[in-house]
Amino acid sequence: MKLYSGPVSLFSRKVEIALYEKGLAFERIEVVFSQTRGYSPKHPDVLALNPKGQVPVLVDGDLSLYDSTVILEYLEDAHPEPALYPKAPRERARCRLFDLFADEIMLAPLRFLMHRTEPKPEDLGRWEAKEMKARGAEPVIAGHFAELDRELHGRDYLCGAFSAADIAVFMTVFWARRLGGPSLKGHDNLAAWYARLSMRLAFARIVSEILAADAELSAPVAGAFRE
Ligand SMILES: N[C@@H](CCC(=O)N[C@@H](CS)C(=O)NCC(=O)O)C(=O)O
Repeated sequence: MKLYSGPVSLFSRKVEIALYEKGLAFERIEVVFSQTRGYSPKHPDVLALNPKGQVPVLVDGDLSLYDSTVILEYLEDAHPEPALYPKAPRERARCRLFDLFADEIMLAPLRFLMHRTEPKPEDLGRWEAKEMKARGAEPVIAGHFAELDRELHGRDYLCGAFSAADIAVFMTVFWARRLGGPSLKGHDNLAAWYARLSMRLAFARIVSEILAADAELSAPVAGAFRE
């Protein structure tokens, strides 16, 4: 299998964790990314294989897939063990809903923090206007943390056993922390879950690769990974 991936692409890295958790070999093809030009110029294969022109793209023989969620579901169907989704329909649906919650609901306020890894523009006023919006988004992110903390009460993982839900939600919580978002303080269940996942080899590997990529590509973020 081949995976087109970005060095600091949340969705590509989500797929990489799933591939490592399933013990599947893959060739990683890194696309161009910079904090000033984003993904431009786009990789020609990505443009040919994904009408959205986005990473991740997975190629498995003559099958090519885009969208991290579709890719995770394919990996589960093609390589059922170790399982990343519960078998029972209700739990499986809950697991998918967490994935959607992470990728769409949690990501919405996170987008307002994304300028923080970019170099500051000459016109500081523009940056400060973005910061105002980021500060407005932080309580929404804190609210999501509180909601997840309640979900994790009395549980080690979001959907019974470790699952794709944990991968997707971990990535957005990690992204919020990387971008100087709210602390996990006071959310003991969420903090314990985050620490539990951080110890898994696949997660530790991807976190350290993203941090290494940030050291090379991104502006330092004040308050990143605040306690
Ligand atoms: N829903 C898609 C989102 C993919 C996505 O937003 N990819 C970003 C990188 S994390 C990208 O390629 N952005 C470039 C663009 O949108 O032009 C997924 O889950 O894979």
